Amino acid sequence: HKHQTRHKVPLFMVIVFVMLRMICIEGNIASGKTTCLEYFSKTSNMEVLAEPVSKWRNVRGHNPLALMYQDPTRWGLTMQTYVQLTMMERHLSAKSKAGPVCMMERSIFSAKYIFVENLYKSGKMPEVDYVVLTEWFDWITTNLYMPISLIVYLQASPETCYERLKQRCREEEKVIPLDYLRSIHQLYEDWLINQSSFKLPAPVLVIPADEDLPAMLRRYEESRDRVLTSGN
Ligand code: DCP
Repeated sequence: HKHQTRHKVPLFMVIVFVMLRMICIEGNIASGKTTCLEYFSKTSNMEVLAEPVSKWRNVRGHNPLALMYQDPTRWGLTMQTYVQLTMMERHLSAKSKAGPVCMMERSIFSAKYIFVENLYKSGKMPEVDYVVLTEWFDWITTNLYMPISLIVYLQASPETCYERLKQRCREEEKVIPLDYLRSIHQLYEDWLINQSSFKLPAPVLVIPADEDLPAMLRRYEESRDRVLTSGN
């Protein structure tokens, strides 16, 4: 069994996934991921997996996103456990959608390496919560096969994101200070650009994302072929 992989995954699942390209759009809060996804869903023949944030704002009538912003120490684990579940579902649902190219917003990796990490590092998440989430994450990523072909990183300054955040006025996010966006930005830079924190699950394509909407749409147009073909 010298070719055995680290993943305990049946061979037929591997074969199904080899046919599929999964592209994850990454970036800070309000960096423009949704616009990017919309652009590609309209201009290319691809499956775009629906935005999970609506689930995080309403799970059977509860709003874990709002709770986490109100009291991160109490509710951070609740929100991030649910994010991890919805992300896992998303990665796995790709195979049944049968399209040759699939795009999703964020990934189970950024949920852990950016958001959980940020809660823990800023002292807002108790160590036991962090450890339990880590055990779940390690189990999921070892035992389930969730390959990514390419990470598209929308690289926007925290100041740009802060302006966009204020403009869109999502109720839950009114409490987010600029410093929070700065921490998220730094974690993203260390992961995807400096490559000094966590292992990359796929190659990274960087798209600068500080410009206004028409300019961004032009950039997506220019990067289209690379997005659709580069990576694994
Ligand atoms: N969030 C979180 N933990 C995660 C993922 C997201 O706390 N693991 C929060 C951050 C935002 C909200 O969920 O308050 C939605 O985040 P996204 O950045 O994924 O979605 P946006 O709508 O902000 O993306 P964009 O504006 O780039 O389209």
